[in-house]
Amino acid sequence: VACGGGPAGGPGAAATEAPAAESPVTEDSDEVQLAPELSVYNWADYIDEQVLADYEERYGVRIIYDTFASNEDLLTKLQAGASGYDVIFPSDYMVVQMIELGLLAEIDVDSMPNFANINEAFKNPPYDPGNAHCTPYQWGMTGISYRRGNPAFADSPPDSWAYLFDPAVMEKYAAEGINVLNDQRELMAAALFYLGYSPNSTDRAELEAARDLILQAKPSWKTFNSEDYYSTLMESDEIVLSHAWSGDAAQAFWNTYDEAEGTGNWLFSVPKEGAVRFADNACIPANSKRQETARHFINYLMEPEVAAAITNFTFYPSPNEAAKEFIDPEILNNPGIYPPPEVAAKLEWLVDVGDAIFIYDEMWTAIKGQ
Ligand code: N2P
Repeated sequence: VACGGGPAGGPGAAATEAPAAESPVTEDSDEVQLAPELSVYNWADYIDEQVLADYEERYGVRIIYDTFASNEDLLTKLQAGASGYDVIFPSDYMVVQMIELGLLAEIDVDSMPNFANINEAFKNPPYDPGNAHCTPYQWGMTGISYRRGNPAFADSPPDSWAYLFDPAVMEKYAAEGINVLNDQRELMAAALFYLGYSPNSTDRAELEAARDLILQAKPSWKTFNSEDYYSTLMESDEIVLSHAWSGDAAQAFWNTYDEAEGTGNWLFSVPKEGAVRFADNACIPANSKRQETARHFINYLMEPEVAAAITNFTFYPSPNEAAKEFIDPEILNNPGIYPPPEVAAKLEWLVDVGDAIFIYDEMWTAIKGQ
């Protein structure tokens, strides 16, 4: 039914760079013959590099690691059909789009012993029944990060999307810099929440209203960045407020932490109108030539110490129950990372919007083009 913009590269699409393939697994061996290399494509700053180095050392597999800035970037790369990627990390709604386009291989979680470490609440998600294609990797929420100490936020934290969309509100700090995520579903969702609509609206009039809201706010924004905004814009004080993913904001907090003051420079708020909750997943492209090695790597990512190391580095919550005992208590108890019930109640998932994705694409073109 739904389709993410144009024909798929599809399962049959050939990889241009012929990656070293796996040796065939022999029937009488329960040892997987690992490929010499594995190509992993993840969100920016979304893993502890030591985790990659440890895997390389333990198993003699060289990891080729690359990053993307949004689900749509990832989809575009995959649809080009020539990526050669073996492990990718799409979010919930994008898993649905990719399954429908035939872009994902089946993964067989029964063959992954560490899948048992995943919390029941994260198994069998609506976007991938039975975890037929993916295992949950990390999750988080999308809100607003703001510079502590700026007078514009002295009386109250930015507790509304008005801080991103109302020019009269932004007037107080726009000159000091505002960034929004360069991500079409995320930015449209923020505008839709502010207008009181569903973040998954498929109604053309509502989507046009969101586009218009964004276009009238756009002159107040300095940048569209979802890739390195926390390091290049926030931590370096190039801006004072950003549409932000929770773990990225937490990284900016800890990277600017001042022992004497007992706090970092960047705080995080979840707007009262509602905000996005997401889960990112480890999946294998259908055209991967190294699917057994990819399964082996995904199983490794679910080892308790490995999952904990990733969360301890990225500040995104882990769906891995067995990892909890290895996660820093400061992270587990941080409401900006693991939302308390009253915050969780405001969060909504993005879902696949079917053919309305073409309206989103049209709105996004207008937003980025003007
Ligand atoms: C990490 C990006 C978080 C993933 N820099 C958002 N789905």
